[in-house]
Amino acid sequence: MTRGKFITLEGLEGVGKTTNRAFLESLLNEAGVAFVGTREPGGTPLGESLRNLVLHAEGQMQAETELLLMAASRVEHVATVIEPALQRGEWVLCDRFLDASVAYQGAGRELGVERVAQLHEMMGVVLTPDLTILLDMTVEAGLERMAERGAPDRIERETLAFFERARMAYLQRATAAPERVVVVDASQTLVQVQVQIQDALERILPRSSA
Ligand code: T5A
Repeated sequence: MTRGKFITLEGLEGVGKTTNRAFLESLLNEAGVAFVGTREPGGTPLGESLRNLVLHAEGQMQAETELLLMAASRVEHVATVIEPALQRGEWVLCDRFLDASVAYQGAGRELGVERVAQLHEMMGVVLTPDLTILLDMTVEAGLERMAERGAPDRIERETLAFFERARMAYLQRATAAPERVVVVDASQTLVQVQVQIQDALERILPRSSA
């Protein structure tokens, strides 16, 4: 059985991950690729409970606690959803993964990108995506797109400086792994964004399905 491919979508708030996850799903369906669509934090019943806790807890939360909750959700997700699907030969399309913890907790919360990576290694989360699409645009523009939404969650209420640090960490991850991470300028029209996403996907689609 050929192992499936693992695709992740990353970027700050409002850059269009949810919108483009649906687009990628339609491309995979057209290509006849069996896949699992999922998200983090979340993706399992326990992970969704942890998501609710980490995004909507009242009062203060230590940065380390936030990281551990994100990581706990990821351990469950990898072990019970992502890895089994890849081993069945299915592809996995995930809205956010480890890069998000590096960006938000490692850089945004200033816990250190190395510490975040080490924690995941310690827990056996060593999975690297085959393709990561990083939707990038200014923090202000992303938050503006989010403005029409309801009340912001705990992380969405963070400062511009927090999101700037997270954005820089994402871009550094992309520079360090250009074979994995495709950076797409998310400030373009949706059509322009999706042309680039389609190009990136075609690089890893099996030739007969492309
Ligand atoms: N988190 C997560 C961590 O801190 N650490 C971690 O390890 C992980 C995994 C999760 C939160 O948790 C944090 C990060 C987050 O704060 P989430 O729901 O996954 O939350 O993340 P959000 O970024 O909040 O996701 P959203 O769904 O709210 O934003 P999206 O998905 O990026 O944006 P989307 O697709 O909803 O689009 C926003 C609006 O823009 C429009 C859309 O129609 C929509 O109205 N739009 C465009 N408009 C014009 N041009 C385009 N090109 C457009 N693309 C989209």
